[in-house]
Amino acid sequence: MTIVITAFERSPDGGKGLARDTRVRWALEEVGLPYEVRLVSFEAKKEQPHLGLHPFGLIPTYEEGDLVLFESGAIVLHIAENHLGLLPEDPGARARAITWMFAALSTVEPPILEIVIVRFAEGDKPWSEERLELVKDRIRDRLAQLSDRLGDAEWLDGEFSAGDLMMVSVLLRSRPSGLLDEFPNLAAYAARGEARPAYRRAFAAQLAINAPDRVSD
Ligand code: GTB
Repeated sequence: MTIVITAFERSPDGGKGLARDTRVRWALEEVGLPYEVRLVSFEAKKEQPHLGLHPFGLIPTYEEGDLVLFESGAIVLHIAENHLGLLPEDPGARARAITWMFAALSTVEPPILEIVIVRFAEGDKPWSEERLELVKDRIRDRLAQLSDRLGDAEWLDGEFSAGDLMMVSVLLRSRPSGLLDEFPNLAAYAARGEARPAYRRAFAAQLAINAPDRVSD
């Protein structure tokens, strides 16, 4: 059955792996599943038929026969639960890997996303510079806690899992601000994720779509 995901026709980051289809592509590559990509424009995302797939008019979505999913976390979990390679067999280790997925999405990602809001939605406000510093400090607090937990370990809990895939994806969003590099063990952890062949294939596929010399279909 063909798997189809959606991605930006033109990613705001120029295809540098920061949009959320990257984590879905990465998961599919890790488990060795082929997939197709339907590109959507910013305008088309907010209209039918895309709204029928994603109630909030965002990317990514995931179609597999009659099954339609949205939310990158739910999509990666679905892939990980149904294919070998992203979740351990042991029930306890499996539950912990899923816990790290949730931690990435609901505890680490929200403060990191605030930077985008301050820069792009509130950048013209007289208080935005001051708020940016507060937001950065909140991110530092979270990254410091994560850095302490990771220590010298290669991955968060034993073997690489969907928890690491999600955490690395989230951490990469903090790199442009310079915050990730303030924590060398987290920067090295993210680099280990990026070095995985599956990540590299996912990144290359997204970049190819956004390459400046790409001829539009
Ligand atoms: N919780 C949802 C999920 O995890 O799937 C969030 C989905 C989401 O916000 N998708 C974004 C979107 O569709 C794409 S990734 N945004 C369009 C809109 O809001 O209309 C967001 C994104 C945009 C730009 C960069 N960048 O330039 O670095 C990175 C990520």
